[in-house]
Formats: sequence, C-alpha cells, structure tokens
Amino acid sequence: MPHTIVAADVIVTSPSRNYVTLKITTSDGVVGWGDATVNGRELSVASYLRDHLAPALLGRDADRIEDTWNYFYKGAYWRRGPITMAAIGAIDMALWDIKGKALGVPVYQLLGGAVREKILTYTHATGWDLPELLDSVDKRREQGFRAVRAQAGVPGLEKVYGVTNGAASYEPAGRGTGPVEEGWDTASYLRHIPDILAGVRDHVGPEPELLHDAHHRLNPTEAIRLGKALEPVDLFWLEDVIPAENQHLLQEVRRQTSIPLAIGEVFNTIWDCQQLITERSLDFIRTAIVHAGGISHVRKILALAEVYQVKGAPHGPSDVSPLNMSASLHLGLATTNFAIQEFMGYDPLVAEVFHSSYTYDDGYLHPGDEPGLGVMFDEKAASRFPYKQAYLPIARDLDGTMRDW
Ligand code: GCO
Ligand code: MG
Repeated sequence: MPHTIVAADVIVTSPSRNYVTLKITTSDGVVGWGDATVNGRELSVASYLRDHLAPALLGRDADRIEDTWNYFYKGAYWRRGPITMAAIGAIDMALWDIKGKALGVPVYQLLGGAVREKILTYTHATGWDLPELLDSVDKRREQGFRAVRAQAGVPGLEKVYGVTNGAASYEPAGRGTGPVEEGWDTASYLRHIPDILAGVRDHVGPEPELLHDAHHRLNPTEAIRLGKALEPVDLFWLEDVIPAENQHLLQEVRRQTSIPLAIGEVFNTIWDCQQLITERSLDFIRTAIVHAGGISHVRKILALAEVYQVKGAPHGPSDVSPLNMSASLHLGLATTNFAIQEFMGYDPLVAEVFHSSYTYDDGYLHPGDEPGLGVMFDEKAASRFPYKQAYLPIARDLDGTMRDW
C-alpha cells in the first residue's frame, strides 16, 4: 500500500541552540522526522524546505526514497551547496524514518543489517593550556571515551576556534546579531601545538586514541611541518589541515607525512570528495548525513570510499540535531568501512525536545532498535524554545586579515 505524503512541516526550535526539523506525515498517519540544521544559516534551509520543496512533496509516495532524492537533486537544476543538500538530507532522513516505522524495523535493518555490535565514538577535550586540557581529557576518559579530540589555546591570543582563555569549554557558535571575532597566529600555533599534544600523549599512555582538528588554518607547507612534528604523538587523525577547495594540494601533504588525514565536514556531495577519495588523499571522510543529502547519498560516498580503503567518520557536533546523530548511527552500524562517530553530546535542554533511543556506553554508541530512526520530536516542548539569531565565529590574523575559520 503506498504511503502518500499529505503534510510536510518545518519546525525551527532553539533548546540552547537552533535546530531545523522536517516533519513528513503520510495518508495512513505515519510521521517521519529529519534534521535540516546548517549552523548559523538555519532559516535559509527552513525557507528552502518550506517555500520550495514541501509543496512538491505533497501527494508523492513516501516509499520512493531514491526517486524522491533524484527528483529534488536533479529537479532543482542548480547543483550542490549546503542549503540545498541539507534540505534534501532532511527529506531523505524523514523518508527512511517512515519506511522503518511502516515496516516496524530500525533503519539499520533496511540498510543491510548490523555489521558490528556498537560504534566507536570520539568526543572533545578542550583547555587553554596543557594542565587545563589534561583535566578535560581525564574527565572524558572517566566518562568511558576511548578516543578524544584535544584542542588548546594559542599563546598570544585570547580566543581561538571555540577555545577561550579562562573558559574551559568549547563553543563554536555565538548568539547575537553578528559573528564573534577570534584571532589567529599560525606561527605561534605551530610552535605550541606539537608540545601540547605530546603532553597529552605522555599523560594518557599509548592506548587511547587522540585526534586534533586544525580547522582549515594551514597551507600545505605548514601542514607538512605539523604532520611531521605530530608523527610521534600517534594521532588517530589530523583533521582539516588545509582548506579543501584545492583538493590536489592535499597530495603534497600526503606524500611527506604518514599522519592519517580526515577531511570533509563542509562537503555536501560525492562530487566534493570524489577526487580526494579516488586519489586516496585522505584516510577518513567526514561528511555529515544531513549536510550531504541524507542517508541515501552518504551511503554512496561511503561505498566509493570503501573501494579505496578510506573510512567514514561523520561530523557529529552538537550543532546538528539528535536526528542526524541517529541517522549516522544507523548507517554506521550497517556500513563496514565506518570507523568512528564524533559525539559531543548535547545541552540537557535538547533532550526535552528530541527523545532519542540511541545509547552511549563505555565509549561506544548504538542506534537502538526502535522502528525507524528512533527519535521522537516533541512539538509542544519545541514551541517553548523560539529561534534565536546565531553565528559561527570568524577569525582574523594579527594584522586583521580574514582567515578561514
Ligand atoms: C568538528 C567541527 C566543528 C565545526 C562546527 C561548525 O570537528 O566538530 O570542526 O567544531 O566547526 O560544527 O558548525
Ligand atoms: Mg572539524
């Protein structure tokens, strides 16, 4: 029996931060949910969905997930881009949720079934200086995490990539009418960070996995220097060493250091990472489910990656909703070359709106066995948290020149 789509509603809610959620309802009363959040540009996706895609969804057969993906991707004529792909991603997620609920099975079963019992996860540790960072790493280890991303301050600066001098937390977003400005000093960072990460490795011993995010700040020459300096630290990966626009340049870094590279949280399609994967310029591809067209499309990215021995390790910050997290975990449980899931956790307010059935235990996540994606969205609770304008920070060099953030 076809499940005809009779409603497609967009809800923007802000329990501590903004999330955009798509609700699709079928003629037989099945409701599917999808995440459409693009941090700092939330209302654009909400409008793209509400004004352009939702009307065209009405009357379509919810069972035709792949056809609907192509209908919106090819049918737009205009290609790619974070707003378009997050909107398609939300539709795709909601349709997988509906299919799972209609058949009474969790989405990972529809994707081929579990290939592992649980999914390794990494979380964030943050400190301005080494003692503060070690404190934060210890706390994460006490919570059971086996893999930790370590970020620190940079001497001479006060605020850098979400890390603030004197505030032991990481916050890559600010509310208000404009972006917070941070400073950047490549030379100081390169002098400082190898010792910091070596200090973390000394502290935790050889076993825990350590990761570090350079957040697009370096050029290939600087990235090679950093990669070489960090080889003794035995990182799980070094993330976003250079901006990914000039993809062939990553080969330079690749040829001169054995450090594992992760990249791709800003990518939206398979075509953004095709060259990186087929030239094997990276070890881990980081596209988030929501930002790259949903489960259907990220599944294809991971299938391409599998051929080249590249692994999946999707972006999973708290600025995408638990719906995205759940979709990522269902895909991860059913995908052989899925390495690890980033998991920052959420502000407690988020659980008032998103009732998720995935579980965390001793460093691993599991999507749970509820039908569909297993996340219930509480519309009444959501209405208590209206949208608040928010921006990602920007970064400037010491002389004021704009940098990649
Ligand atoms: C990460 C990311 C985040 C992003 C943020 C952007 O590796 O988790 O780099 O910190 O900057 O999610 O919205
Ligand atoms: Mg990152």
